[in-house]
Amino acid sequence: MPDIRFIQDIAVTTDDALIVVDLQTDFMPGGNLPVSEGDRIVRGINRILPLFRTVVATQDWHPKDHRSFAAAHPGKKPYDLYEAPGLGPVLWPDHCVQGTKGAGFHPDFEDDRATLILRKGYHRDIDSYSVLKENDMTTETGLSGYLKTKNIRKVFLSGLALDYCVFYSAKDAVAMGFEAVVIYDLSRPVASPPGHLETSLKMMEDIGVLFVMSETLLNGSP
Ligand code: VGL
Ligand code: ZN
Repeated sequence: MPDIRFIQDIAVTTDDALIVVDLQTDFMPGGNLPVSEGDRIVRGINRILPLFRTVVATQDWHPKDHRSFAAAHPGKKPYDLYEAPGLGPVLWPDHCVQGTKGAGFHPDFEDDRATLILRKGYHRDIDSYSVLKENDMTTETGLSGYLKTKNIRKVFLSGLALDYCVFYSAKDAVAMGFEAVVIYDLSRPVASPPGHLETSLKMMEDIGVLFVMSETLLNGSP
């Protein structure tokens, strides 16, 4: 486990929101863009849902010819390095295509408890790792407005993947004036390209993102 400091003195309040990032079939083992142990966090996420009054569940939601797919670039393979405005640092296998089974939530995820389901990544030429802003770093998803309307100041993040959608969401949350807390044991990384996970963890620590284990939240401390 990397050298992360986990906070102990934290309790969920009614002004906090839980964001469940991309808990979708394609990101599970056996899916099109599998995240190792992605299925192992589903029960733990279900267990913390009742702690929150506001729960946002997001879905990566791509058109079938999305430019983040290696198949859209002749000669390229999934996970090849690729940088272009709004895309990269790698190309992906086709995943989370709108309306497909792989784009659906993991069947065990209790999505009935979500107060908002937010979709992102539907613009063909721009990816959206963050649930707040697309990768052009300008276009907002609308989630910030939703959270601010509900007077939410602190967001807890869980889901997939730790070094992509969770990381960029936490980064944007801080930049947009929220406190961001990553529930570390309820997230898993893609870990590609090499070094990306380590860089993203370090950057989150540097900008003040907090890390917590779900046990701490369930134990109702402090
Ligand atoms: C994600 C890669 C491509 C994620 C989405 O949800 O972290 N990763 N699209
Ligand atoms: Zn995607």
